[in-house]
Amino acid sequence: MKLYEFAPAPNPRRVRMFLAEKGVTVETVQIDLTKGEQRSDEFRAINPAMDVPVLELDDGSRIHQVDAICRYLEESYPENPLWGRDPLERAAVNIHNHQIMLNGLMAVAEAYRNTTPMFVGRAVPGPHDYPQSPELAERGFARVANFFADMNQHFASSEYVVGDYFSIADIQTLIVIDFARWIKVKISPEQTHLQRWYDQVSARPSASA
Ligand SMILES: N[C@@H](CCC(=O)N[C@@H](CS)C(=O)NCC(=O)O)C(=O)O
Repeated sequence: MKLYEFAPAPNPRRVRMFLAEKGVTVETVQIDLTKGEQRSDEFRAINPAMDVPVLELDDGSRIHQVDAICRYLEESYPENPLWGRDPLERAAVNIHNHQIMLNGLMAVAEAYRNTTPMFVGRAVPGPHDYPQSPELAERGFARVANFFADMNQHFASSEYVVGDYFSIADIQTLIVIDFARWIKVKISPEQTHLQRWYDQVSARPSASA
């Protein structure tokens, strides 16, 4: 297997951490987003959505979208399940993972892409160009603040996102918290529950994958 990715970017890190938790190593190919390599004809032929990560299988099949890649990996490497151990737990992981993507990852992306000069005229990744919007940036920052506050409250009574079970939803949350540094948002000193969870999860060896 081969992973097309860009090491500094948050979405590929979600897959790298998932792979590390599974103990699976793959060849990686760097697509430099700062140079616009994702928009080249060559990469567009690999992924028409023009984003990373993309997992290429040994038979040449390709999977893009982080959740689709991680689902594939979960089914291919079922040991140490990260999407839930039974139907109800899988439902809980899905609920949280989706909400964290919408309310966390997308919120940081909204603030970041609408304020960063590199994304002038490209506020949304992919083949279509959209202008930046100061209103969306402002809304993004407000949503990120709420996300941090909500997660702090959540971790007051839960070891991980889903009870005492470490899952892909924790991977996603860690990536959101670290991505938020790019917009200069950090865990505040009074968010002690979120900090406790963050210290615990970022100490896992997979966090540095
Ligand atoms: N929904 C996609 C999002 C992937 C995505 O947005 N990747 C970013 C890097 S973190 C990207 O490739 N951006 C390309 C660009 O900005 O043009 C997924 O889950 O895989």
